Amino acid sequence: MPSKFLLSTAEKIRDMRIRGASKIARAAAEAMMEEASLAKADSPEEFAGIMRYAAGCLLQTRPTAVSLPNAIEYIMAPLEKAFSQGSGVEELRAIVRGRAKEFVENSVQATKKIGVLGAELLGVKSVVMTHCHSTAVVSIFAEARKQGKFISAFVKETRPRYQGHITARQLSELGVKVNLIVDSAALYYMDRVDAVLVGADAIAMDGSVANKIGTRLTALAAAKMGKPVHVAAETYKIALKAKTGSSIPIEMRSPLEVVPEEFVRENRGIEILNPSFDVTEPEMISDIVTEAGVLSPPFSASIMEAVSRLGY
Ligand code: RI2
Repeated sequence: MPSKFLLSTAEKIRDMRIRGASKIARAAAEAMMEEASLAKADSPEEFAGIMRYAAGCLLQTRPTAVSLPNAIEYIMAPLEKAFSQGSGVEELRAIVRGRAKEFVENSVQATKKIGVLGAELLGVKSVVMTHCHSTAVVSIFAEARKQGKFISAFVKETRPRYQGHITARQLSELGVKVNLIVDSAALYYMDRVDAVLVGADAIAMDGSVANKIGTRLTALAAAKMGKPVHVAAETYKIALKAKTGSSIPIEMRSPLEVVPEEFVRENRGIEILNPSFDVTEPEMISDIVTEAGVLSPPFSASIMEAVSRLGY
């Protein structure tokens, strides 16, 4: 039986009390670390079984953010290798704890590095449009402000869960001039921005980017107005098994995120669709800012070069 902490973490990821592709991955790694510490196992088989079950509980929470399975894989692959080589319980426990801690530390450093590399893309005075809430994107704003750049932002509220409100508050606290807008106003204000800056939940090997629903429409508006679209994403958001964006699963969430329960009750004949992500084609993306460098088109080549260099 998994620990209460693991089950609670899985529930918080599923209901989005823990959200954001990086935070989800870090929380999963921390839950695996805690599970390894708590596991009472009389044999390596028993310990490996406990960790496999914990991994399974976490993996089934949210299907789109590939940061989650990548974090689990970062921990479980070395565990399985050591198990197959006959390692004992305490050695396996140390491997899980060590790899989980390493993943979280690497993730924090990667987000900081993205801030430094991404800030270079912003001019001394820049107007940026954002969508949803991305810690990698906020990291870029924070570094640009640290460098004394004058940044203002058109922050899309991002229905149905309004993550844009988090972005608006955080950017305002950084001294960014924030204009909060409804999602439908993206094209209306696009001629006033210098660039669009978004995060990512998964990036296919061809450079297709899965991100919060509405990202693709924002990129389309940017394309119409000739504005660049920058994506800020740690390399653990690269979906190594996804050749193109069509193989990235899109999470469909509850209609109750879109309308109140009485609306559903009073309108049984209406189907309420709530896809939580969409996929933006590589052609609409200017570059992908990662901790391993800024990737430029053709992304199939630059992503392959980066993952090879990183030894993924
Ligand atoms: P960071 C979020 O998804 C948004 O789509 C955001 O752009 C992406 O994760 C990456 O966020 P959700 O968890 O990892 O709000 O950059 O559904 O924080």
